[in-house]
Amino acid sequence: MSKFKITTLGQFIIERQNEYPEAQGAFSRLLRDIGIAAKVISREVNRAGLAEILGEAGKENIQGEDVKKLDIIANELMIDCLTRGGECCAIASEEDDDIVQIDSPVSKNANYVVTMDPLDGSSNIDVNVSIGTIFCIYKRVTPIGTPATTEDFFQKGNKMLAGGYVIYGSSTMLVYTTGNGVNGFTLDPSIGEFCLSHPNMKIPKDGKIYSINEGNRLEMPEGIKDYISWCQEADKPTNRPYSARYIGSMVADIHRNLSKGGIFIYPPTAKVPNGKLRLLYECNPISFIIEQAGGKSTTGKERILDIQPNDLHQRVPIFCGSENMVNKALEYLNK
Ligand code: P6P
Repeated sequence: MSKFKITTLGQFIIERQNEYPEAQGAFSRLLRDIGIAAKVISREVNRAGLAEILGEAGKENIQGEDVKKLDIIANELMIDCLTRGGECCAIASEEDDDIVQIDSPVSKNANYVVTMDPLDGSSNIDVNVSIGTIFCIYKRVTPIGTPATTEDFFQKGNKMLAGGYVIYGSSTMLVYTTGNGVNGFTLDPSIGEFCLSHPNMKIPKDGKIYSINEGNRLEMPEGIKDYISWCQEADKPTNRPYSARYIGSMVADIHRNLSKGGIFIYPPTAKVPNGKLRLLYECNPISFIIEQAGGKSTTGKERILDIQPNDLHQRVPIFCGSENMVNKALEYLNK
């Protein structure tokens, strides 16, 4: 066998298709469609500075065309790919207040729905910091061929068929799980394929990185303030003081912690008493990945994946990452 053997995302999905025997390829095609959208978004993200598609929506570029912000472009690209892919009947997107019904002839009888944040961390786009796409796939629970309803989207995260993210960083990577471990694929632009580069990703049980926006410290629960102080105390046996790393792009912070170990916290604050991050298309998919990689993800009171959603855009606090670090943070939170 060639030592240069690559496994593309498409080949990997087909090889793993037996995980969903009832899918007869539909599920595989849906993952493929998300991969296609990610490649196009990656191209747009990487040329944004050149094509004057940065900046505020509504302005005109030198060609006199309306400038759309990259997150709007990403949303349109994802919806277009899923509409033409034929496997998704509706989408809940961070960019749309209501459910996006896909009633194209090929898709209206589709079996799956998708939740997504098409381009998370968009405030970082203009300063060339890593950003990401986050997605979940669920099997619809309402009758096929009828418009999807919130019932299809208010499924608990533990019912998710797949959760994943794409990080547009020094390279573009797609990381996803279907409940049988986490695998990472790096985009090779020379062949336009996502290639398996990080098989069976596991998050270390411990780490030395804590990610939290300390600018909000004074508004945080006392227990979290005490936990941050604990992270900063010198203690050789427990590898402290930890390093503070906060990119302000959830996907980038999570991907680093998944790779090296660490904890990501967006706690309740006075400004956002339920936390800032959204359950359906940020916390649920990220939590599925982190748990599948051997980590832990909770609101501080309950497992994120067990929450019964009641709003498309509801926010929850999140403590997510290396199991032992999350447990230590919970000790302080619940003191
Ligand atoms: P703050 C980006 O806007 C985002 O939704 C996440 O990607 C990120 O983790 C968080 O918000 C950053 O929020 O309040 O720290 O700027």
